Amino acid sequence: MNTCMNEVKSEYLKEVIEKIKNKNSFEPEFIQAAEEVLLSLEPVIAANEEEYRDSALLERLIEPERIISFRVPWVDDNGKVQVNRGYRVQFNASIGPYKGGLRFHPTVNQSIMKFLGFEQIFKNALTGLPIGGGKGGSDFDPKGKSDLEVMKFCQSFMNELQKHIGQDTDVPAGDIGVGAREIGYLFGQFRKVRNTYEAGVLTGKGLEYGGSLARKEATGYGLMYFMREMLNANNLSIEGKRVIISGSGNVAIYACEKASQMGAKVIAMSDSNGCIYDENGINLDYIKEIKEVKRGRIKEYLNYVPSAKYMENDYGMPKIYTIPADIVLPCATQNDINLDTAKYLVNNGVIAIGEGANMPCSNEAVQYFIQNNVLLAPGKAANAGGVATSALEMSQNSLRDSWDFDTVDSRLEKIMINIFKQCQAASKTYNLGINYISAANISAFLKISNAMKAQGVI
Ligand code: NDP
Ligand code: 2IT
Repeated sequence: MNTCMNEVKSEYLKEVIEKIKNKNSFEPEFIQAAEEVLLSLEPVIAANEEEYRDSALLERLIEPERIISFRVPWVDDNGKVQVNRGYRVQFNASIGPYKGGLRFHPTVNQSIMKFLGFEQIFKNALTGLPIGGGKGGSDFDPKGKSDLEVMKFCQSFMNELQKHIGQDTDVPAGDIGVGAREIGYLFGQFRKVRNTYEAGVLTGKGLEYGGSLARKEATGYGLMYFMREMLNANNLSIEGKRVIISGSGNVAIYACEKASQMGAKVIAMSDSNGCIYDENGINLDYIKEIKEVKRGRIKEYLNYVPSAKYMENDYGMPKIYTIPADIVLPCATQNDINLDTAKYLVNNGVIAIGEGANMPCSNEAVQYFIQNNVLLAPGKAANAGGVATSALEMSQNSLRDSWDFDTVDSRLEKIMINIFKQCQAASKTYNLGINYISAANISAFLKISNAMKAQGVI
């Protein structure tokens, strides 16, 4: 297991990592994501170093096929013109059309778009479905905006994005700040500007116009299917475990639902302001009401359950991580868990981490968990259920058909079981033990690199 640069034996790998750092020095999240993957590929690269070097495969893999960045002007409710920046990173289409979500959050920048697009290539390869990797979004902040403002922003964003996407080219979906409401406005504008009903151009659509049953639930449910497989393979089970979930958005809510269905007890959830702690088990109906209907703050849970406790975040570790739990599911954002938080969680007896979010643990935190025998379900594998079900939505759109909930959910479950099996197989071949992160990276890399090699120097 490679934990740091000075343990890397492959000269080619070292050179590529140095190049990434020099060429992208203002993109820390992208460097972090790329370095994590590249370090884990050592056994594969070392076995065939010349071939990889001669074809510059890694240099091609880390350079997006295309980055689109554009101005998004819109008029707010006070008649004032606002300007945001929009992005679409079309990273790698060797396995299928670019596929990946759109994130609307004030922190969005090119580094975050590139890290998400890069991770998406690997995640999508693991699903076994024909989808390449991409990501997009904007530094637009939907919080506190009226529906009308969100609609005007989405329309302006799509006026430009529509030039670059299509059901066989690039298929965006949701991510942080982009849910059914935004996808609806984006789809409406695409349809109007292009004068075509191309349902498969976006996924996460409403059920009335080409959306798939179980897409809303898919990422959270998929995370728990993967978690169950990982625990069972290590002679553990979900039943009766105490679970904490950071975030209270789409992924967090449906991870909570499935965890409870599987017999676990979810005792805490959070948003960016703080967390609620309910020793009797979170009542998810109230969370759905607060977050999906009212777009409110998690603190409002206390209006429904006065006996629960609320802890406001300060500049230190997010307060949710101070609550002892067996299973921790970071489902909010990147780098939520750093090394200090990882040490705190291990000290509190955590047995498993499930990355519902993309890159929620820093690379140091990941290594610390593995060294301390904490089972870690890596995001690229464990949260792939969302995009996998997006691909099932695309299939239904192509067939002009729609499948019932159980059909989609059981395909999702099979896909997640299969992703875990791929991780297990790679772990066995490369002697990685419980390092499922390296296993997932290697397994995805072999598929992507084979597709790239077969298609020549592109
Ligand atoms: P949502 O917008 O529905 O929810 C995001 C949640 O995370 C909110 O509770 C939000 O709190 C919290 N959050 C966001 N940013 C921050 C931050 N900077 N600091 C603290 N809390 C934050 O997004 P999703 O649930 O869709 O996405 C959550 C994660 O899962 C992301 O990492 C995303 O990339 C990943 N993911 C999503 C998939 C999907 O299908 N939606 C698929 C695979 C991965 P607040 O409201 O206070 O901002
Ligand atoms: O990070 C992700 O995988 C997503 N946000 C979902 C992408 C998708 O195309 O459904």
